Formats: sequence, structure tokens, C-alpha cells
Amino acid sequence: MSVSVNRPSPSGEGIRTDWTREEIRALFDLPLLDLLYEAQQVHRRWHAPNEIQLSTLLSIKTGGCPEDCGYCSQSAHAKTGLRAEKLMDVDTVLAAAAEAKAAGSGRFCMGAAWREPKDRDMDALCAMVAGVKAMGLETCMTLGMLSPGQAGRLAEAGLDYYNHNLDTSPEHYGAIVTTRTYQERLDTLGHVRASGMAVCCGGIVGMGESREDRIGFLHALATLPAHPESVPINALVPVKGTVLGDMLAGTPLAKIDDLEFVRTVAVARIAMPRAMVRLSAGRESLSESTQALCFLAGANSIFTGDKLLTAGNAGADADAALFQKLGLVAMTSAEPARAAAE
Ligand code: SAM
Ligand code: DTB
Ligand code: SF4
Repeated sequence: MSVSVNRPSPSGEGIRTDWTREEIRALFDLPLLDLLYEAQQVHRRWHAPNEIQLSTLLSIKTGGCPEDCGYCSQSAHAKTGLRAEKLMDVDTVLAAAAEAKAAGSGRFCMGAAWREPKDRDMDALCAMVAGVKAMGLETCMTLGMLSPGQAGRLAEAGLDYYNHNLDTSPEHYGAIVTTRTYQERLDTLGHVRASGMAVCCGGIVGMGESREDRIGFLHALATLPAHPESVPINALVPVKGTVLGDMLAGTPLAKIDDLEFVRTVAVARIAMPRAMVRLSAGRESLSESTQALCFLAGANSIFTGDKLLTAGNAGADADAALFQKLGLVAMTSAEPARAAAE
């Protein structure tokens, strides 16, 4: 089957939200080198090929989450021994943001282990957003589900991006989370979009899902009313004591095949040309060569620092060495370059 990939004009014409599952499947089925060639062409039309955005994560409220996401160390249903903490105070968050900026980060992403924020937390959350933004950093939060009113308040405080992942295909979702529905995730994404904030929405591969689930996952993202501006692709970090960490421990499924991960990144790039495609959790488990292939496939953002929210991450030294070897530079402007398109 032939696939009409995006050939976007500078105005954004040609960006498609009407992808069929068959078309997404056909992209996955391309010979790897053809897929990478297509992905790299789309990438160069919309993004500066050697610039990577650096983001830093901070867990502002750790552990004790009532949701039962099977991958998550912070779920109260998991037996990970993680101690539940209260919401951090604003000054501590701002000190961490200042450190991230000094280390070269352009974006600061704050995550909370909540089903949804309580209205009584909103003043502190808005103060965090305003303080981080005043430092000249791009701001992102991930706090669980939001009501329209909460989304509006965060947008007003200056929140640039809200992260809320679909995580997997609609069909596979029920095997991963039972305490909320796919539709509830879509509803929150709608509230975020309506508030004017940019959407950061992606998911996890390597949870024992099938190729068809990865197709369904990217199809769901690429057919949202508007593409997310940012698409994090996480490789499962198998954490002992979580349902998925324990289920996959010692099985051949424990780690996603490297080239299947690269394919997933490439299809995301082709289907959503303007999005920042973010190599997120699990990057530590990818070799330098696999990461290089991911950048070739169109990934253009990474998390820096030696910690994600609770899991480890490739530290700044390893990333500096990788950038040096590959000739990559940190993106200086929050707005991705669109040199080739303009
Ligand atoms: N509680 C909020 C929520 O779930 O919307 C925000 C925090 S949650 C940790 C953000 C995302 O991190 C999840 O949607 C999931 O995609 C990713 N994540 C969490 N644990 C992970 C793991 N062990 N491996 C890979 N990705 C993970
Ligand atoms: C996302 O998709 N990946 C980041 C961000 N959104 C918040 C989080 C990854 C969390 C990895 C597991 C942990 O650190 O506990
Ligand atoms: Fe809670 Fe988010 Fe972890 Fe799910 S992914 S258990 S909602 S912190």
C-alpha cells in the first residue's frame, strides 16, 4: 500500500489529522531505511536537524497516587516502597528551576502523583508556574486530570504546556489502567486545548503491547482534533513492585526491541510533523547508537539530569559526551526552528 506522507507547506497546509490506521500500519511496515529517509525529510522541513531541546523534570508531589497505572512506581497500588510526600513548597520548586536553567535547560516540567489536583492546591501551583516562567524557562506541568476551570487558571498563570498521556492504544489501555478511562484522558486533553495551553501527549512502548497497539496509539494521537505540540515517547522503565515491572521481569518482553522503538519515533515524526518528539523515560536503556537513530528518526527533545520523576536518567556528563560525538547542540529558542519550511 502506498502512503501519502506529509508534504507540508510553510503555512501548515498538508498537516493531516485524518490518518487511517492502515496508513499508520503501512508506515510501520516500510523497510527501515525508507522509513528513516521519509522521517528525516519531514523532520528537516519543520525542525533544525541538529538542535535538541533540553527539558528538566521535577517531581513536585511524589508517591501515594490513588490511580493504578501498571507501570508507575508512584501508584499506591504498587509495592515499590516509595514514600508518599506532600506538595513541595513554591521556593523549593523555584530553586530547582534556577538550577535547571543554569545547567542549560530550556524547559522545566513539574509532575505530581495525583489523579487530579485539588482546588486548594491551585494557588501554589499557579505561583510555581509564574515563578518558573519569570526565569525565562518554558513551563510544563503534569498533574493528572483537569477540570476546565483548573486548566483555565493554569493557562492564566502562564503555563505553556500540559502533559497528559494517552499511554497506549484504546484497546490495550484497560490492561494497563483500570481507575480511569481513555475517554477521561481525552476529556482532559480537550480542556487543556480549550484553555489555550499547548498539549504534550504521548505514551509508553515496551509494556508487552503488540505492534498493532503501537499503531493504534500513534493513530489516536495523530487523529486528535489538533496534533499535540509535544509527543513524549517513553520506553517502559520496569520498576520492581509495579504490575508491569514484575510481570515483565526476566522475560524477553522486558525491553522493547531497539529498532521497533526507532520505528515508533519515526512514525510519530511523519504523522505529526510539527510536534516536538521527546525521548523520555527509558533513554538510559538505549545505546548511543540507538539514540542517534532516534534523532535521525526525528526525535528532537530529551530530558536532562540524572533523575526523571523517580527513575534514573542519563546524567548531564553522558549527554554532553553524546552531543559532542553526534555534533548536536542544545536548542536555544523555545520555538523550534522551521528553517527549511520558511
Ligand atoms: N499523575 C499524572 C498522570 O499520570 O497524568 C502525571 C505523572 S505520570 C508519572 C506521567 C507519565 O509518565 C505517565 O503518563 C507515563 O506515560 C510516564 N511514566 C510513568 N512511569 C513510567 C515508567 N515506569 N516507564 C515509562 N514511563 C512512565
Ligand atoms: C512523560 O511522558 N514522561 C515523563 C513526563 N511525561 C512527566 C515522565 C517519565 C516518568 C518516568 C518514571 C519515573 O521517573 O518515575
Ligand atoms: Fe498516578 Fe500518574 Fe503514576 Fe498513574 S502515572 S499512578 S496517575 S502518578
